[in-house]
Amino acid sequence: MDRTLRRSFAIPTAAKLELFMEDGQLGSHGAPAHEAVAEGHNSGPEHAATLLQEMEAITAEVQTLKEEAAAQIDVLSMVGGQDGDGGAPVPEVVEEEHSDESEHHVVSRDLICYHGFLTGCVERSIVTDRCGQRCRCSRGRFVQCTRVRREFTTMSRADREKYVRAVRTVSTDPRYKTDYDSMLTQHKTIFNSGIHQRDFFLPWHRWFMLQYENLLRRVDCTVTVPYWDWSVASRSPWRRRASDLWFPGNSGFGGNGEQTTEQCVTSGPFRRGVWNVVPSAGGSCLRRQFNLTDNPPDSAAVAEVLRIPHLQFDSFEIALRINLHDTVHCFIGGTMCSFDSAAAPEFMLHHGFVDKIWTDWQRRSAVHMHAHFSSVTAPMPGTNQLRTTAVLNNLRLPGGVRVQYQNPPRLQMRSRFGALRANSFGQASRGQFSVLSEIAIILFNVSKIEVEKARRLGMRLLPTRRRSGKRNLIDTS
Ligand SMILES: [Cu+2]
Repeated sequence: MDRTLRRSFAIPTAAKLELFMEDGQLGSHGAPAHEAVAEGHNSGPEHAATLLQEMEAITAEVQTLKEEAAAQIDVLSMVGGQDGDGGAPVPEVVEEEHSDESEHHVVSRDLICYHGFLTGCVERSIVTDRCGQRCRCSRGRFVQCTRVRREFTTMSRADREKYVRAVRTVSTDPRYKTDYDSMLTQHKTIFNSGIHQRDFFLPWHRWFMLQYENLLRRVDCTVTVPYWDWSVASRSPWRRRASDLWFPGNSGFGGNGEQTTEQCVTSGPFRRGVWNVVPSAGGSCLRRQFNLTDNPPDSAAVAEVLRIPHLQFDSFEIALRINLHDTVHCFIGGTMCSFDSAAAPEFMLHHGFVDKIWTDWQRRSAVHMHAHFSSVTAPMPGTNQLRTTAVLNNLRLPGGVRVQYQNPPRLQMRSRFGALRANSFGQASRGQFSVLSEIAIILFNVSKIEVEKARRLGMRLLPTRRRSGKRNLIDTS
């Protein structure tokens, strides 16, 4: 059928679809080619063949109409006022794989509207679907829909509250709790089965976050797992202002644990008495023991990790896993610095940032994108035979999911690389921090050889290149 003819109908697509399916043709609007099907006044093998062709044409047409209906449902829901990020301008959009092209976010006001009926979206514009995914408009349809993960402390209060609510729902509501419990328990069960070692660490945790995010989206499809950029907060990581991660209100995660052996968190939505960790983690209070005498790596250190060339993927992986990831786990301490770490709600935000750093590094080129240990061909533990290659590209994840990390607006003007240029090593403006943690080395069972490598790499991340002296490489607290 002629597309322009179909566009002119003053009947919503879903209604047309119904008509089409009831009659086998488009009622009075149907094209002549379909009429023979409805009339059915002939017989014999020749006519049967024609009928078959017609049926195939109709099936294809129904499929097209179904897709259009789905797209229009998205459009209608946006007109209802749903806009995933509150209409704020979004600085960075991944259009194609590896593309650095930037494009501004176009919201629903740019939809074409004829006589009160929505007929599509503006070709090539970027639109937000009913689940807050960022999509491209192509021939009236939403394509390349992508989940956007944001930095928690730069999200709106409402969005932060929504995330906390979703976590509380999956962890307490019987409809989700079984899946939630078994997911987090799995992390503990296979903690020492390779998921924290070089072969599987990055891809396995990317997959794990995806499972968790999929679960949260069963509660509210506009939710994505945020990340916490601890490097920006390096100088004062434990602040509890309204925008901070550790804010004690409903839009935060609460603060430090009590300074007792139990270390129970006593503030915020995950405090003792109102929220418990999964049974496999003891089923009682969430524990934290902030490291109050040292700081997590700063953003110049993260930038230095991002500078590691693709031919040194093994160094990049060690720096990200041991110097950054392992260390921050035990900076937060308590549940996060134990085999039960995944039971801490902040686990996913920490891993969100680790995965963002990997993603930023992968986006440098196609070789970065596919850099991983080629000798690793075994399936990842607990993933139903998924191989590492299945999750290397965040824009091609299992289930057709596309994920992108949005840089916080306030950091937009100084990207990681810009920050590094502005803060050359040795500058007094950088604070003190550690890039290795003795207790994390034990928890994550890091080999002596890797500890040595991480120690050498850690030297490159510190504000000065001095090899000895005041700077603590190891956090011994
Ligand atoms: Cu882990």
